[in-house]
Amino acid sequence: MTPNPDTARPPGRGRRVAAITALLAALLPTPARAEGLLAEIRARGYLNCGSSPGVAGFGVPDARGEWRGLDIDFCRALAAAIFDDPAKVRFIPLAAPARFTALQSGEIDVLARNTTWTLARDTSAKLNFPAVNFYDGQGFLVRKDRGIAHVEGLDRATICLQQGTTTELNLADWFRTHGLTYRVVAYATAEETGRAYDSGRCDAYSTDKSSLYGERLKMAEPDAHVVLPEMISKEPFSPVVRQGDDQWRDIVAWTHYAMLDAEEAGITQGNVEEMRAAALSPDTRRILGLEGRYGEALGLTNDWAYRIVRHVGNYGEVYARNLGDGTPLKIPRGLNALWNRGGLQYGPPIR
Ligand SMILES: N[C@@H](CCC(=O)N[C@@H](CS)C(=O)NCC(=O)O)C(=O)O
Repeated sequence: MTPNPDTARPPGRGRRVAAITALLAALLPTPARAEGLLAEIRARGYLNCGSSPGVAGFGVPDARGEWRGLDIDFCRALAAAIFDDPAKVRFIPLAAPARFTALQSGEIDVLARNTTWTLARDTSAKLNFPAVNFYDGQGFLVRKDRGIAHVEGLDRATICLQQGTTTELNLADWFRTHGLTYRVVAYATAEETGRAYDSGRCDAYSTDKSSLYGERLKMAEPDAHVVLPEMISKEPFSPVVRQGDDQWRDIVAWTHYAMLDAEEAGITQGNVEEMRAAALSPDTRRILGLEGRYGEALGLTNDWAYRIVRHVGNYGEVYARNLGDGTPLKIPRGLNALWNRGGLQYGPPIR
């Protein structure tokens, strides 16, 4: 008979192993409980969402002080799924260099702030990037009268950008690869960067292309500036969570996917009640919680996705409201179209 490896030890060794295991368990931080952060958020009564201090279309307070943007709506969707109330969220505006420490220290539950998913952030910073809610790339804003039509025209240029971002690193790579030279002037906030560029301090303003649409509109004469066509990097934006709480990570990922799946199924804020009453296709029935116990599997209620669509809308609606043709930004869907419409946004099946 083959000895069982767990029991075939001399008795003394078994006790020593048990003692060491107990000691280690006492010294090491307790692993996150299955319902760690979700239970904490429920008990607190609202979500703490790290947002941008002011990027049009992604996160910015409007004239009445009401937060607006794609990332803002993402946090409202989380609040809708958890509390059936999109208002149960507190927004904490964070400058680029401060955003990760705010998450690591527990000041916020989730960071939703045009933040690029990179390997270093995912590993060394002990974070997780559950789902890409916007695919972007780095671009350049220049004055039209400079006659620069492409990035190559920026040889020997002075470029304004923001500290603590991927922008700084991509720029160094791109200019080195192309054998061109440049000078950087870096600022702590978008506000300062934009002002410096507008005052003529730099030949170009570089950041995520999606941010440049809004930044151009803040210039004294928006029409005197143009966003160059190129993108010199990949900037996949994702909400960010701490490592160690798989349930919370799943909730954040599936909140985005529910909005994509709702769009794909044609479920909108306007027709969700009707769709629920008629509930024709099995897909629609599962998304809206009429079939299966998918919400409970996440630690939520089975109508979690219905709550999201009812209070906030599907991804296409959120996109249109914050970035689309009806807004001053008019950012084409491009890579952010659904996968079956030529884009990269793809919600895994709710089943
Ligand atoms: N996606 C890049 C850049 C993100 C970033 O912080 N962009 C700046 C430039 S638009 C910003 O959002 N600033 C907001 C502010 O300072 O108000 C990253 O994750 O590093």
